[in-house]
Amino acid sequence: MKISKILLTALMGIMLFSVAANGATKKIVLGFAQIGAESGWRTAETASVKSAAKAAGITLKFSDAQQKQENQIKAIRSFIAQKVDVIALAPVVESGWDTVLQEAKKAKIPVIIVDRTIKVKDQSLYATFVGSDFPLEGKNAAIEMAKLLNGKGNIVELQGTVGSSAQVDRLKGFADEIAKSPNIKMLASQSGDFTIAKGKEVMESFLKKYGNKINGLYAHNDDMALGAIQAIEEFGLKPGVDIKIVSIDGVRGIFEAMAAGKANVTVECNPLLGPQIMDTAKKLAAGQSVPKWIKSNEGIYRMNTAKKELPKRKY
Ligand code: GZL
Repeated sequence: MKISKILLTALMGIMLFSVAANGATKKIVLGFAQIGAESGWRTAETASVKSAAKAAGITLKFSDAQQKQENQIKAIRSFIAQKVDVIALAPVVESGWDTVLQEAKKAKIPVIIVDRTIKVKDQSLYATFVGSDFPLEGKNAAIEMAKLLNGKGNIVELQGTVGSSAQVDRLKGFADEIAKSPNIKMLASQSGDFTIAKGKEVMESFLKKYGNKINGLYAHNDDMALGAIQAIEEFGLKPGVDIKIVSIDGVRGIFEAMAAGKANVTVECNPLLGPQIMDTAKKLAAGQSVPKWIKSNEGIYRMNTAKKELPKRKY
């Protein structure tokens, strides 16, 4: 008994000495290669990361790639040159990351993939994915659309940025589920690049071609749905009534539209990933292992509860 007590005391002394010797522990430096500022969702994600870094005492090096992959690759190379402790990447598209992530691995800098997933040959090129289940979001959107149309009608689809995992997986998740409603026909499907302006432009072209034959719109994000609502009203139809609208994200604007009866459902995709990213960065910087997928929690919100939910929304 006596010997173990002596050992324990000695161990405590060594630990205390090592902390005292190196004084304040070194601040973690995180390099974040963000996609851009294309949507309300993206802006909320950036704000969450910046505020969470501050709260966690992490030094954040931030880059905005204006939705260009080559700018994100440049940013990652700059973070490697600056010898940051951890890199976070919100990949604008799924592929084309193997080479630059090999360089990060060679530099022994762990990488957190954020909000969208990547396709790489070697899964060891990144430590974890912090984000949502896009196929499930698409599936839930289809279930809601089928309910709104009572299993029958013509729909159009506004896709997200072509080649992004959000676009690929939300498209497939929706298509696989809506196939269970054979009387729901897809008239047209085109990318609106996740923006309000492009969503409006593409919806105008759908309305020009199909007019009041359209009974429902599925948009891969709320911002494109908000653009489409403008186009539907200018065309002379009632959004949310003549054309049922289901989209994804859960941003404030869509809650305001649902409260005004102009949209029907939003499937939440939580952008407030900052705290999870900082917690993961600290673990990786300390050499700890983390799960390969740190999943976001999200819900489904409908027109009938939008007014009540609106004051509670954080983005
Ligand atoms: C989803 C995110 C998507 C949002 C869009 O995680 O990547 O990109 O759904 C955003 O609003 O532009």
